[in-house]
Amino acid sequence: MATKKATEQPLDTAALQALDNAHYLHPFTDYRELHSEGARVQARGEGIYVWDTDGRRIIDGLAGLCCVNIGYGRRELGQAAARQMDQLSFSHSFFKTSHVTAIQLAEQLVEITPEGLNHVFYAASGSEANDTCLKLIHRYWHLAGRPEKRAVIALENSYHGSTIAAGGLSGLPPLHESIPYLPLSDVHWVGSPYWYLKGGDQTPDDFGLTAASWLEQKILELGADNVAAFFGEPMQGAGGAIIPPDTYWPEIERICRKYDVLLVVDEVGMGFGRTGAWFGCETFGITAPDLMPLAKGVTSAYFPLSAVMVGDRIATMLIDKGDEFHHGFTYSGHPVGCAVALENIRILRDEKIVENVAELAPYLASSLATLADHPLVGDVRARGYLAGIQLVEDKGKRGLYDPARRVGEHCSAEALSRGLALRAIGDTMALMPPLITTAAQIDEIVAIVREALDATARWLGKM
Ligand code: PXG
Repeated sequence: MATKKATEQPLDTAALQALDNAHYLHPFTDYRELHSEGARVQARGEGIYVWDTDGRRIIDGLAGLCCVNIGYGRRELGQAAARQMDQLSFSHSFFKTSHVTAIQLAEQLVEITPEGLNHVFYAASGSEANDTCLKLIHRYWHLAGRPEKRAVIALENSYHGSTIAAGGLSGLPPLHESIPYLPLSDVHWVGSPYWYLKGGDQTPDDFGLTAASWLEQKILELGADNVAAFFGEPMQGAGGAIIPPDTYWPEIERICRKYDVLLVVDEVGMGFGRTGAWFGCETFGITAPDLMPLAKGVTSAYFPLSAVMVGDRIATMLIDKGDEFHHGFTYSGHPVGCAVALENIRILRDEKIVENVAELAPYLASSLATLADHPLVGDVRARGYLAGIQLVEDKGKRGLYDPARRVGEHCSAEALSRGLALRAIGDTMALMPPLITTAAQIDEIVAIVREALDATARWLGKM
């Protein structure tokens, strides 16, 4: 019997939602809630806006998932993909094979990333890039004759992906739930540089040094001879829009060097302009990461592609010692992804999109700062085009709401009903708009956030 396919349906939201419920298991979704509410079905995107199947325009304050850096609807990327598909739709890069576009992109990535990162290992997602980092780290120490260096330290609230290894590395306990072999025995976490909740009465700069000292304490506790690497995001996006004080990263880098611990800076979310520089390393004064995973913004998410930038120390070891590296993916260095990345980088560069973030970030920060005296708002933090508005029950004591009340989720629903998609991470309202967002669009975003806060305050009986 012929069954109807989604593509044969007109854009009938109810019918699409029914089919969605019937067949589609979504990532990071409460299925029971989804099935009772129905999905918001997106149909089209242009600039910073997406339209749902009811024709409603929504400002995408999340840039997809912190990935659509140049905004939606850029035809040049589709054209670059089509040209590549015509020319060479696929090439693997296993077994001493390569292809033109991957080579050209490798050269570009080496040029735009910090000095000392002269090699690239490709994959297709951020999770795969972080899994690759783990393999590179363990292979490096094995080849260096120091296999006992195997402990890996990451941050609480960190998100490095959701495969077993990348999820196992992430410092978000729900990712480990119900997986019998998580957490992984060699992964350890230290507190994140979350000044608002952990800084007490320290200044942010003093607290940055305190938070970095937690890494040193952990290295000493485990024994420096046993510690392989430290993983951190320049700013923690998915973990709550946590922006470290300026003192934090230089001290982390110093500690890693002192104890010969490899430094992995996960730029999957922040790379390609989010911080107001091409990479978070530049913004936060990180001079020489050993590994730098990239994804998302490398193609502005027009095609799945990720890359690990590999520092000279690790690359030289792999090359000089020889022997096969038993790792890689069919889609490592997919030609279409590489072609799209090259065009995306050209657009970022020619249209000075990173410069746009650097220029307007202070305006975003000062506009959002006007929300700080709202009765629900405890903290407003922003850097580049990442911002967090933290809702609290008790402003004086920085006291959080009972998570069961789902205050943040209520607020994000209020924003969505007014045409702005943002994300509640607990009770932090996270904003990470496309990097092309203009000053006028910032005004529009901030106005909606204020209305959503007011509506939430009324719901809570606080206004
Ligand atoms: N590292 C970082 C720093 C990320 O932000 C990943 C790795 C994993 O990438 P893949 O491509 O495997 O998903 C991410 C992904 C959010 C959100 O709500 C962010 C991510 C994923 C899902 C939601 O901000 N970041």
